[in-house]
Amino acid sequence: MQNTGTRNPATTPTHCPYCALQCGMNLTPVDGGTVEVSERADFPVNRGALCGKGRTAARVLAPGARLTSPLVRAADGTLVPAGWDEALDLIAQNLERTRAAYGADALGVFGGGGLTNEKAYALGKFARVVLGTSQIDYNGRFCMSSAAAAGTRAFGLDRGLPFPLEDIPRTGCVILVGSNPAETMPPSLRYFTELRENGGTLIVVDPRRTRTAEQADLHLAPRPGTDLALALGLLHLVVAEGRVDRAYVEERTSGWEEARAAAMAHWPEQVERITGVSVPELREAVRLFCAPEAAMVLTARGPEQQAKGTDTVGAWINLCLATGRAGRPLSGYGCLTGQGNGQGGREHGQKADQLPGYRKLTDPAARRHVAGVWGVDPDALPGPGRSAYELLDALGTDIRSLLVMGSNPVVSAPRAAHVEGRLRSLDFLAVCDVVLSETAELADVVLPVTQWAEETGTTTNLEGRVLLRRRAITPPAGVRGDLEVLHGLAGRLGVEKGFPVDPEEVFEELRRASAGGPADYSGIDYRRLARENGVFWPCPAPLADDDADDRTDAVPHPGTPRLFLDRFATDDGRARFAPVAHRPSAEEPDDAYPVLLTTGRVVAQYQSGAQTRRVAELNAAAPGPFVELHPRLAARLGAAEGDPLAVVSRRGRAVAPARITTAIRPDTVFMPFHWPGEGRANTLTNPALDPDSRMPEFKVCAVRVEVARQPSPHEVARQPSPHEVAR
Ligand SMILES: Nc1nc2c(c(=O)[nH]1)N[C@H]1C(S)=C(S)[C@@H](COP(=O)(O)OP(=O)(O)OC[C@H]3O[C@@H](n4cnc5c(=O)[nH]c(N)nc54)[C@H](O)[C@@H]3O)O[C@H]1N2
Ligand SMILES: Nc1nc2c(c(=O)[nH]1)N[C@H]1C(S)=C(S)[C@@H](COP(=O)(O)OP(=O)(O)OC[C@H]3O[C@@H](n4cnc5c(=O)[nH]c(N)nc54)[C@H](O)[C@@H]3O)O[C@H]1N2
Ligand code: SF4
Ligand SMILES: [Mo]
Repeated sequence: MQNTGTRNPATTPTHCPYCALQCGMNLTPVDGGTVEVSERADFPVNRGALCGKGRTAARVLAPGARLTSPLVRAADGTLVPAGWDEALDLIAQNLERTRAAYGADALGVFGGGGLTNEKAYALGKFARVVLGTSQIDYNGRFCMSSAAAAGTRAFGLDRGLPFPLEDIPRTGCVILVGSNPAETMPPSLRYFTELRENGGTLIVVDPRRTRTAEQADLHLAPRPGTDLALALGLLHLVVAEGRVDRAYVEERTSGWEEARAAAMAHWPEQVERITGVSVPELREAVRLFCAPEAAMVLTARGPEQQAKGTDTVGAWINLCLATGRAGRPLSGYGCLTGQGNGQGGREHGQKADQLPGYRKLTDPAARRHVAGVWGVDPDALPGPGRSAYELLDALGTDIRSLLVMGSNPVVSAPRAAHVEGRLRSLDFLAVCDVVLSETAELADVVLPVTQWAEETGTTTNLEGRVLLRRRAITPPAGVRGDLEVLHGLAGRLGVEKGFPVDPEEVFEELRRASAGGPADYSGIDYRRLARENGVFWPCPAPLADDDADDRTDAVPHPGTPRLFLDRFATDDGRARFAPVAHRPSAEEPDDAYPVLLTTGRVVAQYQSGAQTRRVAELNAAAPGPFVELHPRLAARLGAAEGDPLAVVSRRGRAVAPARITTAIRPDTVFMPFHWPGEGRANTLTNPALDPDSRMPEFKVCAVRVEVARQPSPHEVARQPSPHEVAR
């Protein structure tokens, strides 16, 4: 499927449907209503390279893999095909009924970071304006919310990477904390390879010796959940060794004395005991990080998906600030965001506390501005709602009806058996999806929606680069876009205007709603995105743009690839240190649950697997769940390679085959979370929440591991819905 010759006129340049790298790809229509994916070398982020998921993304367009008709729950409990009018009427009637009986806040909306900016914007507006509910949140809460909270606290603004990926090879040292790009963003690995080719060094912090860690000059393997202590230990040594950049701290930061005192209370020997990383390794990390002129710290889900994720990221930011490595060329802290629109999806209002443009729902000026764009009374806008896990936990009690768009929480939410039970206890569940996900299987109404190759819209990649995805083929009859769904429901619920189905029209409104906000998109339009390989926000519209004639003359804003070079986005322009101290995980091992469980990803499956488990090539590469464990732990358990292992936590029990490797710490087991059923990792995970970001502790909980004897039926993790599906 590699593109060789000149471009076929039928070929459309666009971007991958999956992760936040948003690799460029070309799509050419082929027989059978699908497309062929080929290399698109002109997009700088991936320069043509794609991972296996991107290369095979078109498989999910095939009729056998996807939904092609709305489904409604019949009297016998099965899901049966229905017409669009019937399905939309049913949803509208049920939402109306719930609202009449229990009030607007009994309506819940759950969105996704894979939705385009237009969809995320329209979904937030739909919840607040049409439903009048405060109860909306999305799966991004499970993703980068701790980094977002810490970034906002320190810099006054959260954009995952404050610089383009192209800066990485030119810096002196990168510390990658709990990030495994070799599996989660393979085409990005070249930035780290080039860094090392240029004489820079790579430090990887991960309890497992991942494929990424194998590339590193130094691999630190802390106990899961101890990154906060690790970062404090490094800062302690920076101070002790006289490596603080005093002039920078003085000129560009505030709060140093408190942060310094907190770090000095964490002695290297004590940090070694907490983390399992030796003092010489700590010293080596400090030496590598401080030696060059410029350096970066990049975090991903490892340190972030903890009940202290915000403080943990704060501690790594402190390290950058103390050494003068933020807001300077080729230096800085960044978070490697995850989902296709993980960045844009967190900016335009599907988050519980947020209005478009990364504005705050509690800010009166923001409410006035956005209400003005929406043509509603600011006082009519609800206040902030519950965070994702809290919202799911309230299903069937405070929240009686739910609309899900772009998430599969039956597989991906923490304490998933409980969440599945809450979903089953709803009065009414509607799910919009491209496939019959495990969550859609529980729904009363399922709406089949168009996919990336069939629709136009914008995403914002992990660099803050706003991109245009273009429609390359006509969707099958029977399938409609998410914007059409919201338009159809709004009309049925009495709101005739304000929910256009044309994505460009939605984007034009988003521009106005975001104008003047932290994530300002007002200077970006579709024509510009079609010409340029993306535009970095903030990108305000040129001044005096009320008049269309002026606008054509005005010089467009170039966008902002690099943030904070002159000042940080705080009121006083200074970055703020966070005075953080280490604390244990919400659940530490004990006699009953002596082993640590951490969870994450494998290269060939994406997220809940709803899409990638429908692709034969990917299933061949990653056929099912497994439990990764060290030979010493395996020997203690009497487990051999491939033996079924039961992993039991306070929340439930999962069974998956043993994969024995010296690449993991002996006190820790790892499970990927891509599968439902018996091997569902999230049956085990702990929904303890970070107090600031409300992020659940996906990356650490206490478990017991044993070779699985025949389990009694009630012990087995709940299988996916037994509902038979007639299609
Ligand atoms: N193949 C694939 N690629 C993906 C995705 C996918 O599902 N599959 N999802 C996309 C999304 S939404 C996201 S968010 C990104 C996630 O991208 P990553 O953050 O790279 O992925 P994870 O595997 O969740 O976690 C990264 C590493 O954290 C380590 N880790 C576990 N516990 C700890 C800890 O306590 N401390 C530290 N320092 N490290 C720890 C794990 O061993 C793992 O190697 O990937 C994106 N890309
Ligand atoms: N144990 C554990 N659990 C985790 C994590 C972990 O590391 N460990 N990581 C967490 C993270 S970082 C994330 S991001 C979440 C992700 O978890 P989920 O939210 O479950 O992510 P997906 O599987 O991508 O679900 C997206 C769903 O929306 C559908 N979909 C895709 N595009 C569209 C669209 O345009 N419109 C509509 N309507 N539907 C669409 C897909 O088919 C799929 O069913 O999982 C979290 N869960
Ligand atoms: S790395 Fe991410 S964006 Fe690139 S092809 Fe793979 S899944 Fe798609
Ligand atoms: Mo994510």
